[in-house]
Amino acid sequence: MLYGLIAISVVAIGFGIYQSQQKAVSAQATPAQAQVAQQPGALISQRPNYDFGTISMAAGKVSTTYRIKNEGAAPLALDKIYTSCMCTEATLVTASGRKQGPFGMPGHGPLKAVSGQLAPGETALLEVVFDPAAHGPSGVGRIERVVTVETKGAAPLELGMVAMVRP
Ligand SMILES: [Cu+2]
Repeated sequence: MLYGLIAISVVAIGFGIYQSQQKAVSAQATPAQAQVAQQPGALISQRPNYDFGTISMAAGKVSTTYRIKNEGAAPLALDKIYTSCMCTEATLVTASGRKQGPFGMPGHGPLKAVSGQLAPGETALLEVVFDPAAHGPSGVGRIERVVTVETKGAAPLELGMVAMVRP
């Protein structure tokens, strides 16, 4: 009887170890990228942050371009694009070359509607222009600005930029 119980325990423990090893193997076989692709909507940018470095008001506006991509398995309808400040504007350029915008800060003029959608795997560009002189002489120092892209079906994508502004 005792030997029987020991034998059952050994088999049960062995099976438990086998199962936990199987779980570890399947977790390794599923990279994070593949999990993202399974979601119906996922809007990403490979380079969501940009540093303009030191720039000067006297030299005028600076710009950078972000590439955004629908990493999900379903089409994403574009909903809103807006910036965190009136000195920053973003223009959307879709794969066909069609431009929309420029989009600015909510509350500064009417919020322009965005139309169109991104198919799975499709990319678009956001051309962002920052005007370091927009705030006048008080605009010197470190700045941080954000452009937000909202779609129907994915978490909002925030694209950030920093700069050190000199007169
Ligand atoms: Cu501003």
